[in-house]
Amino acid sequence: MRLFVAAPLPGFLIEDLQVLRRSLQSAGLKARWVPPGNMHLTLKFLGEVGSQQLPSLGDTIRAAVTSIPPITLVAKGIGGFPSLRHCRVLWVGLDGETQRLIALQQRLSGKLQSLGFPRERRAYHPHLTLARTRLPLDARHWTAPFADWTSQTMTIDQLALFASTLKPTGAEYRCLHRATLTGQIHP
Ligand code: 2AM
Repeated sequence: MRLFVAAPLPGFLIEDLQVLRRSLQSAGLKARWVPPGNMHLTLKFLGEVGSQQLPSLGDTIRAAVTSIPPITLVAKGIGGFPSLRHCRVLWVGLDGETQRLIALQQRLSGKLQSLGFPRERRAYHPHLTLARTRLPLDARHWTAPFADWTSQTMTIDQLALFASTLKPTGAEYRCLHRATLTGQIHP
């Protein structure tokens, strides 16, 4: 199974992203847009994993979120991988309690490392993928007007283990396990 760990997004945030998508589309940006139901905030891509690992993965994700309070974020700004100028992946960035999100990602990665999943060599760059392109595209012209675009505020209170099936029509994601961020918010 091809697995990854991600935070599901609230419906209103996905709708905000659809409004942004429609603006970019009407400005003429052509890309393979991520279907609304597939949008999520990835913390860790695991790759191919045997199903016998599922119970320990579930335990590890639960241990990583235990006593962590929910994380408040906004989606903000547009970027591209590897760059907006040579864009293959068009994404929206995150602002707000991003340091807490990165700390949670580090904690999760550390626990998964003990299960044999290596840490990424690249730094974790939290983002929400909006679209992908087959060929690198200079997206600066389309995205410049939306540089300061900001969504409504969302609270991340769950991580989920997803299975990804690659089909000719696109990736299909299935949620296998959920764990809730259980920490108390201290004023
Ligand atoms: P992306 O949205 O930035 O492309 C399922 O493929 C999820 O895992 C996607 O959200 C994808 O991030 C993420 N991911 C991270 N590293 C990946 C990799 N090496 N291959 C495929 N997906 C990866």
